[in-house]
Amino acid sequence: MNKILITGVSGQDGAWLAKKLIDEGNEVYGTIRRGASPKLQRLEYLNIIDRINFVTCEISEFNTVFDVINSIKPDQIYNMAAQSFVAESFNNPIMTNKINYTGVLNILETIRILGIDCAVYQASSSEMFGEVLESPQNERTNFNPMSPYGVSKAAAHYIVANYRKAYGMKVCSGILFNHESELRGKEFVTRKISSHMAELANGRERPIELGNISAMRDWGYAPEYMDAVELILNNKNLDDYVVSTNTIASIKDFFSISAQVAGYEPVFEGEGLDEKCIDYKTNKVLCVVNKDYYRPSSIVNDSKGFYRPSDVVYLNGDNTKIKTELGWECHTKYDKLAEIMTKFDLDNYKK
Ligand code: F7E
Repeated sequence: MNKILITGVSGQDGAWLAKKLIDEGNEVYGTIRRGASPKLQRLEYLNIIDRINFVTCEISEFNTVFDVINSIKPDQIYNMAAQSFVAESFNNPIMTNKINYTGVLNILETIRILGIDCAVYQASSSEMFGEVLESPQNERTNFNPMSPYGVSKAAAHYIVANYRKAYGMKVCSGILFNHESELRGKEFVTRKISSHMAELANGRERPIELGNISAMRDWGYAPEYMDAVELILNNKNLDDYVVSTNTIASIKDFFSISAQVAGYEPVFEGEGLDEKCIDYKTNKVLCVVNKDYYRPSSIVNDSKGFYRPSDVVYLNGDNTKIKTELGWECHTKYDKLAEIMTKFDLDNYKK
């Protein structure tokens, strides 16, 4: 049995990971933020609230991180705490950097100073690849981030590698491509679609408003990605790994499957800001484009109103290394994922 600290335990990844580690018999500690009333609904859903030792910690403040790690002296830390909403990082870049970069640096410095034997996993992100320099992206692909979020995660990734080299510390990163589930926040596009689709199927008239629906992502299933995360940290030779499905789809593809699961026959028509999706059978408008949901953008063609957002438009991971070295397998690709999430939201709506 290991003593394990998960920062950001109440988020999607923290919750799935905590469930897994608790079921395996580990003693799990989870950080929650000071003051803010903790959002524990995911832990409640997974039925693990009573099995987690909660500690208050402000990840961006060195003193609280130091006190927490010093009092628990964990064998392992999974740093899942993050300001993880890319769009929000444009509004709050300083806060994003404090949580995403200073946070992991606080953990690394604490372990270095205390000199304890503690392995650390850092949640790196495919968003670091940004405007991609090669495809598919693997562990050797250079970063080219397009958002304050991507920059903060790239800085965090580099400092983790630096502490591994400079001090021989047991630290590693998983570069996770988008991963979703029924526990995903509704601000992210997949859950926004599945939850609104359940409302449409139950009488909502107003169509779903989306931003850049042509963007492509490599979407996997979060619980399977937590299997990968555990493998990465428990590997003898700590190293960095890409975790992805090797399959890409557009927001429109994900939307179409979700709409079909909800009983519609979706057809996209128009282009740019005028693009929309209608149900072939009833002509009901299911989705329209609203430029407010684009990432910061500049108009490149006034006459047609086309936008060029500061958005990552194409991410496609190469998971060869984790498959061959650690034996990880991904089973759920975007189509199955859209089905799982939409069925969950349809059921939820009825309840
Ligand atoms: O956007 C487009 C949007 O917010 C996906 C985080 O977990 O994965 C996630 O970041 C795409 C983007 O996720 C809407 O412009 C269109 O191109 O679901 P998202 P993300 O930005 O990819 C990475 C790997 C992380 O590490 C992050 O923490 O969808 N999109 N219309 C929209 N996105 C949102 N949110 N809402 C829309 O209405």
